[in-house]
Amino acid sequence: MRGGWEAGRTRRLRSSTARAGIRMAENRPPRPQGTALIYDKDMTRVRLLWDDPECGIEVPERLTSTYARLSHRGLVQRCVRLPAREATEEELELVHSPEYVAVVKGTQTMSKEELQTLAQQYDAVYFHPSTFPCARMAVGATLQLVDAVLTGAVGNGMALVRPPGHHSQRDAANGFCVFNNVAIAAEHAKRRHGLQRILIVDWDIHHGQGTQRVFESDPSVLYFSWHRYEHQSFWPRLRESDYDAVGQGPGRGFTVNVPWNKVGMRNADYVSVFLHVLLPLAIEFDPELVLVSAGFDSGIGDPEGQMKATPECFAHLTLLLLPLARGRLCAVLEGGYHLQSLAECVCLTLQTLLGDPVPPLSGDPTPCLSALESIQNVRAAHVPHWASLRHEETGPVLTPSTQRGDTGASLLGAQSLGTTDRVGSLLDKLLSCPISLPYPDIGLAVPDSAASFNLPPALLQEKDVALSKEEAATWARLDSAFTEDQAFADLGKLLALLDKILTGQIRAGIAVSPSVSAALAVALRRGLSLGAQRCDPDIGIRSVFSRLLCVAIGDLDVPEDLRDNGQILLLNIGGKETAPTPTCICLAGHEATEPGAFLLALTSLILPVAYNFQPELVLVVLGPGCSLRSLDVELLTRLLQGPAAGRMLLLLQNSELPLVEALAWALAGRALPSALGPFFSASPKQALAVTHLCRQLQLDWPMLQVSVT
Ligand code: X5A
Ligand code: ZN
Repeated sequence: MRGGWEAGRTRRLRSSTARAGIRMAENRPPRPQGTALIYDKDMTRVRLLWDDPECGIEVPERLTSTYARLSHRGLVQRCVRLPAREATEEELELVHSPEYVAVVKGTQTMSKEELQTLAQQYDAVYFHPSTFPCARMAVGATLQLVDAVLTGAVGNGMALVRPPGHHSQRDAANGFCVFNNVAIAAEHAKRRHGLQRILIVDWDIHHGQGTQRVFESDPSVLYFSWHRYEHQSFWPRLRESDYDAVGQGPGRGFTVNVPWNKVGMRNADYVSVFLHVLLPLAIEFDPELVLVSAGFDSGIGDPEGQMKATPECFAHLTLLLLPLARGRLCAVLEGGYHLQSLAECVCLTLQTLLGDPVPPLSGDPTPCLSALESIQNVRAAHVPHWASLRHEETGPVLTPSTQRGDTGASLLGAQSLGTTDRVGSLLDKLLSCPISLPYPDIGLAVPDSAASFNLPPALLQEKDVALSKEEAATWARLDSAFTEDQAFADLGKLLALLDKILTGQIRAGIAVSPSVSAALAVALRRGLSLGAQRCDPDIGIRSVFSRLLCVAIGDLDVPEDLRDNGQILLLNIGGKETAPTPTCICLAGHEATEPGAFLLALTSLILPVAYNFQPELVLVVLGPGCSLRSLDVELLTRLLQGPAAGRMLLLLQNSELPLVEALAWALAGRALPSALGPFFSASPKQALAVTHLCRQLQLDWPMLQVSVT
């Protein structure tokens, strides 16, 4: 190992528990951090008292086995435990009618036969003498979480509750749901905390028609749901779950439905919908709070969903939402009926809320044709309502609704679901190999003057180590134009830092070099050479390191030998024009880094290509002429932590302290310090440039696709 290194403020700590302790005890994060977890075993009291195969899957073990796994992983211990409480009747009546509340209240003293008779009045519901207190506690737990996040006591959090809520309506229980936990929480956030924009993301595999109905005319709540639909043949089989249900009256455009018309959807399908549908709208909406109706029946192995998204997919979905609302995200359990899969998916979600790097996303990064049809349809349905989609040119594939024309999608559509056995053994394999995450440390290779500021704990600072002449020749191919001592010192530090990242000693870092083009060349050459021999038993995912993504912002010269090298994917935003090739992609011109154009490029080009490439390391370079706002760079940093499991090197031209500080915190998993708004849309010229480029590239990078045509 070249160069010396020293522990920064704290010694490197590999134990996640110890690290969390330090993070909370030490240091002064500028904003409240911490992840709340709410769970109370009183919510395990409801259970089905009679025989009913449809309701029989909603069992108390859903909570107990999930909690046991969280505890076993050491995640419970890292969270801020908050007590649950029973919601008041007044709170229930934020959404439900007093008559309906009285009906549920009456179940406490009913006999089994009476409970059963009442249940028959609703679709897929059972009652138990504990239903009323449990359902009140599910609402109360959700409100406790929202209050803790909105008062700043914690940064984000999760509530493990039963019964679930999103099917429940003003006057009706439905689909195992009694009171609508998330809808009540959204109303509460509006009325008691004065919020004006709330995003509800419903990733449960069923349509939360209850939540949709509560907010269908309300523009202050953006409701997004994806759901198994199969052209209206899947429960609850509603016309209003299709993509053309977009809300009513003033709420038009604030209901977003993505129907899954085939089973077997995979990670690439889920991430594509987030990148191409949810994120553009959510960034434009700029919510003050994100509520997740976190059902995990959309995960692999679930008997209801029959989908194939693996547990780590939920880490990525969470990561993609965390830049919104300054990270104020509350995840509230809905469905999830495969006990192992449910528990694992919850672990991955909670880890991400805690700021841990996400594991790599497995599987073929190609969305299936049926998913693309849905993406195309829902985008077309929302073009009139969202400026962020306005450049969209394609219309819907199908006329609205239930038309069963499959437009040939079945041939290439989602893989047919294998036998139950095959899915089961895939799941067993996934669950038997515990996901080990890269070490959490962040490194800095910056001038010493930048070292003493408000930086995250568990941080390493590289000492000065000048680059030797031989190293300069090998890695920088420096000539006489490049002789400044300081530059040699910067490159020496950069190499020392990069080597630690490549050998798995630290996960991510920031390097500053005034000659950023030279630094980039050094990093790429070194990455290629050292990467090829990297072998990291602790990570154990890949022993050969062969894909390096470089996102370069501004004017940067990349030497010829590093262009169109099969192992490097170069994405240059805001630089000089070059003819695009599949591995050297250029969105030229200074205007490409203006806020509106950049956000469009981020969701429609940079992230899809990055997820598609599945890099082992991401290099982000801010060069001359980069006019991104600090917030945009933080957003880019946070989001690019998805594709390479958090392995990232940021290369900056100058060491403006606030930027170094902000980016160090972003690498360490902290939420963005301010809201994203106000929203700027891209100029028509820029929008055209981005869409044109995406269309040119989508054969090589299928994650860019937003239509089947
Ligand atoms: C919360 C939830 C599902 C109801 C399915 C009824 N409900 N067949 O996942
Ligand atoms: Zn569900």
